[in-house]
Parts: sequence; C-alpha cells; structure tokens
Amino acid sequence: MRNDAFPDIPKIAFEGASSRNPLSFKHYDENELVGGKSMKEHMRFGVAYWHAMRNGLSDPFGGPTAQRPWDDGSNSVENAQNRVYAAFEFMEKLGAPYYCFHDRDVAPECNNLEESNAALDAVADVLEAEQKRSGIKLLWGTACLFSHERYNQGAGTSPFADVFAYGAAQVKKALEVTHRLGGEGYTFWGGREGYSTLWNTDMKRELDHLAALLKLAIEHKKKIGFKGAFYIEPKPREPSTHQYDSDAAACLNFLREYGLEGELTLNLETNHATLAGHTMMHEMRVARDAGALGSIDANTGDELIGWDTDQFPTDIYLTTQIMVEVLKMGGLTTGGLNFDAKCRRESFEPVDLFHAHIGGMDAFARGLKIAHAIIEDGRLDKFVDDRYSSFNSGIGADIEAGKVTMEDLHDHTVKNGEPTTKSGRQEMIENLINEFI
Ligand code: XLS
Ligand code: NI
Ligand code: NI
Repeated sequence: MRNDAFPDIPKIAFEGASSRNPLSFKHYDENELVGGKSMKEHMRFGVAYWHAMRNGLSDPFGGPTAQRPWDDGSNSVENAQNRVYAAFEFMEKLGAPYYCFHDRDVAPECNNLEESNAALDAVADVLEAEQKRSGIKLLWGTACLFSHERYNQGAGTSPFADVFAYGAAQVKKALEVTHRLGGEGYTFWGGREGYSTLWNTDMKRELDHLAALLKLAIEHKKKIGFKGAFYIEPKPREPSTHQYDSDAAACLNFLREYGLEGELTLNLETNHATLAGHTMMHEMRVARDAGALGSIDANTGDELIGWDTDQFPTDIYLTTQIMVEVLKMGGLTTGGLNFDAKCRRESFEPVDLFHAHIGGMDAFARGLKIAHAIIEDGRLDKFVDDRYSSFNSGIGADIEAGKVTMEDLHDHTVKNGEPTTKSGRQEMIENLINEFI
C-alpha cells in the first residue's frame, strides 16, 4: 500500500440523491439491499486495468493526453509494479470489488517469452499482495493476443503455426497467473481472429485452429485445476473487417459446431453489440435463452461515431435493460459488470477516472432498482405471458409438445377458419417502462 497516486481524493462515499458532491455516489450504496441482495453482490463491478491504468487516451487523430503521475512511462517491471499500487489505491477509494486484466496490461512484453513470463510473475507478486491487503478480487484475466506485431494476422487464426504456438504459450501463462490470483474467470476475446479479405483466407482452417486453441486451453485449465469460468467475447469487426466471434448467436453457433458448449459462456460488451447492429438487450437475450450469459463488459458507444468508443455507460434506459436481463437469469454468478470503458481524450486528469466510474456505478444502481421494480410490479411479465397463452392449451399446447402433424394443422385450420390476433401494444409497454424510469 502506498496511497500517494490520488492524494486529494478521499474514499468515495454514498451521499444520496440530494448530494451535490461530484465525488460521491448518489445511487450506488453497496450495502443497500434490492430484492434481498446487496447492490455490491448484484453488480459485481470490475475495473478494466487496460483502460483505467494503461490507456493514454489517444484516438485515430492524436496521441495520448492522459496524465498519470505515478507512471514513469518506461517499460520496466518496477514501473509496472508501481502501477499496481496506484490501481489498487484507485479501486479501493472507488469501492470496486473486482478488476480484470490482460497479461500485457499489468506486465511488460520483454525480449522473449521466458523474460515476459518472469516479468508477469514479478508483477503478479504485487497483485497478489495488494489483493490480499485490500480484499479486491480478480474477476477475470486474459492474454493480449492482438497488440504485438507478431499477431498482425491473428493469433489462434494466424496462418503461421509458430504464431499460433506463441499465442497458445501466452494463454497458458495467463491462465496460470489468473489461477494463482484466484480469478473467477478467464476471457477469450479474439482481437484479430478474423480476416481483412477473404481472397487470402482459408476460413474453415482458421476456425478449426481457433477451436483447437480453445480446446487446448480447456485441457490446460483442467490440468492446473482452475475452476473459474471461461468466456468468449463477441465483437463483429474492428480492426478486422470480420471477426469470427461476431455476435452472441455466431459465438454460440461456433461453440456448438466444435462441441464446446458448456465449456464457455459469453462475455457481452454493449459497444460490440452496437457494432454488430444489435441492441445489448438482444445480445443478452440470445445468451440468456441459451443459458450462456456469463459476464458483461459494461460500456457504451456513440451513436454518431462508428467505432468502439468504449464510453462509460450513463444511459438509465440501457442500464435498466441490462439489469432486467441479469435479474431474469437469476443474477450474475462468476461474472460481473466490468467497465471496459475509457475517459474521453479531453478528460485527461486522474480525477476523471473517478468521475467516469462513479457515473457508471450510479447509472447501474438506478438500472438495478428500476429493473427490480418492473419485475416486482409484474404487469410486463403478465402481458408477455398472456401474449403467448394460446400455446398453453388446445392446439397450441399440442404444437409445443410436438404432438401434431401437418394434417392435424390443416384440419384445425379448416375447422377454425381465419385466426384472430391481438395488439402487441408496443407503445403501451414503452409507457409502462417509463413509469419506472
Ligand atoms: C476490445 C475488447 C477487449 C476485451 C478484452 O474491444 O473489448 O477489451 O474485453 O480483451
Ligand atoms: Ni471488452
Ligand atoms: Ni470493446
């Protein structure tokens, strides 16, 4: 513990909706019970190390702006270790119970794999000690298989076997470190696992290789006794033109095709849903219906900018939709709400990290309460149940039970004549939701 990275910032307290202190929670009271469970347990907030500690806030038109006085800008192990103290001071003052990292966020890439692994171990020593001291836990770890130039054409789907091997070796180490740090999960996000053009791509072979990498990781997970969850994180494109894990449905199909269902669930990110042309609610529903909603990268995109802007979520409508899906799946278990989000380039001071995370946590606190109220109220669920009630008996029940033939349906229709339908009442339902917001 050093406690010198954010000298002017006290522990962020819950002060309630009437507070005018920007460095306080207005809605997130970690101990408040919602439906018998504390907000802290419902949301399981995580800080993304790569954004909070490593993102210089550059954009496609300009370099980094972030002021991070505790960071000397060097690639040394010592600097990486110093960063850990700043990270834990930040997370403790914020009251975030979890964090997530890539191997290369926390420790430098060195001259070769063995040196990089040794650097990772040296930083993990400090991470482990700080976790123990603060009680902050690792939500998930991962390996960065997309930044280094060797991964310019992917890792698991690289056309080069030696690159595949390097990526696998990195996953092996990242898994072991995640296990050592008591991580509750491990995420696979295929940063460059896709293609830039199909003209030079053997898609079938690349997908076979991606599945092979996952199978090897599952094998290794069992070998080392890692009990955490495995997640796969969909994203449709960027930097590639097409990524194989393009959306929730594509990921589920991939897992089924290679017999991996049950081994991995999904880590869904709001901004990736947007890039896929879906709402986050859609992605969550697809995953939840498949029993595969694992964890969430809580961020949002900009409607006016077409890339992964990774902004902090502040839209109450969005957080409500997310929390409705979370509550309906019975709550998060191993997963959490990981703020895979960065400050805007113009928000370059250390204190902006606090404003950003406080806003996200407050927005989710409100989303949780609203979602809980909507579900408790019951009118929405009743409407949806009623809407499908013709399948509860008679011909509908027979259809669902698989008891009918085409002849039966023909005879039914001849006897029944023209069917009647009822209004879907979209506007009424939207008004009902707004009663709670
Ligand atoms: C990038 C991804 C990445 C993953 C972790 O767009 O969201 O941050 O969450 O590798
Ligand atoms: Ni993400
Ligand atoms: Ni992203």
